[in-house]
Amino acid sequence: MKEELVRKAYEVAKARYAEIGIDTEKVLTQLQDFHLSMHCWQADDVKGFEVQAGALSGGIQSTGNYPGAARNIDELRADILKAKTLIPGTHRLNLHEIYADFQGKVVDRNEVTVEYFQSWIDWAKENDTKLDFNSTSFSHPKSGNLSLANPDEGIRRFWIDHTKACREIANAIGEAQDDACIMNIWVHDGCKDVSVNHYLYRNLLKQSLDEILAKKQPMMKDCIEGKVFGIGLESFTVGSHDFYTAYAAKNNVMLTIDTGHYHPTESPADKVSAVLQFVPELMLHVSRPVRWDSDHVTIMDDATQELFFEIVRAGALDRVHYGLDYFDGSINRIGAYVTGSRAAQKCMLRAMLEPKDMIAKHEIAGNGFEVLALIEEQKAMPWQAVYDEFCLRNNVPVGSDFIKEIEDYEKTVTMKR
Ligand code: RNT
Ligand code: ZN
Repeated sequence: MKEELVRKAYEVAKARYAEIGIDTEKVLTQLQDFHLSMHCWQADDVKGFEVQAGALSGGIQSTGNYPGAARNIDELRADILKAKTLIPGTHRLNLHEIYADFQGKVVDRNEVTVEYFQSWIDWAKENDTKLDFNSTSFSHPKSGNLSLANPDEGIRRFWIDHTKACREIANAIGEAQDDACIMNIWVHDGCKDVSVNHYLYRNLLKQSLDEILAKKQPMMKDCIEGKVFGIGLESFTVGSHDFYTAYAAKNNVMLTIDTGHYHPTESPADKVSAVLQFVPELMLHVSRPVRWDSDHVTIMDDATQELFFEIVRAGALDRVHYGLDYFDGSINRIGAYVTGSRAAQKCMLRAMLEPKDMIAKHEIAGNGFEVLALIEEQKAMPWQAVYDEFCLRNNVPVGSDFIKEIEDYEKTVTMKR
């Protein structure tokens, strides 16, 4: 019954979109090729599996104490696989270094090697999933306020070695999966209060990055992520947006845009067409800031929708990689994965369904009213019917049917933890 309704609605939507020159079949194929990089850290509130793990530190925080967080690698893998059955399409998994398979050993950050990721590589292969990677500067006795920008040569060296080791791992993962592994570098470095050594810190960060990135690693891609501020480091951020944008442009490195990392009225979407003139590719960290960089679950809000519109309008689909980055510990975590991933996908679908060429012609001809009206009309076009059809074709629950499945998993699995 439901299937029949979905099919009928899709046929109507298809005809409506054809009227404005959009081939929904083509769009469905395009959407199949849109891969999110799911962040492993939503499943356990960014704890990871280090034997010696301490509390989450380094400018970020996960709030909420909803029961059922993954406590070990098996639980985390099970949760990710469950989430994947409820998200249409094929998606990547984004690992942080602290999610290695340490097998009970204390392995410090500068000692980590690909052997601790072999079981991830095998798991990924078995589950038809490509991996991405992140170095981890937070939640460590040497994290402090400064890592790669630390004037203490010993501490700075430790984090340089860690980040170099991570690039080796990312490259080995890339080789194993025969597809470049994208490695993000985000460090929390900053100052809580007024400070005077800003030039020094940024110069040290530049020197560290120069050394870290010097070695060519053909099967991985580096990206660098700035932000406005971290918790406890409110007054100064070494890796500001100016710093990383300039660094990425000068060194031809991919830039990461985390949608929670800007001033509240600043538009991350507006960065796309600006920075893509100068950097090769972009990595996204799709998140949702509420009053601050709170990392709420992604939804179809205006900021997210606009971001995906800007990517498609720029013709940059193949120059952008789509990571998610939120960690809400106050709700069912698998529900958070599924809701956020589907929301990002829907934003992308809406962007792909926009009759951009038609609107662009009006804009060039100076037809302001037509541009405004056409953009406005798109908001109520039957894109949801196209998304439902996409779910159907991918054998995942249509509409809110996934809620029940997550509730069942909660009853039988996560609540028993
Ligand atoms: C922190 C950055 C960073 C982290 C992850 C866990 O503000 O957004 O990307 O969220 O690395
Ligand atoms: Zn991020």
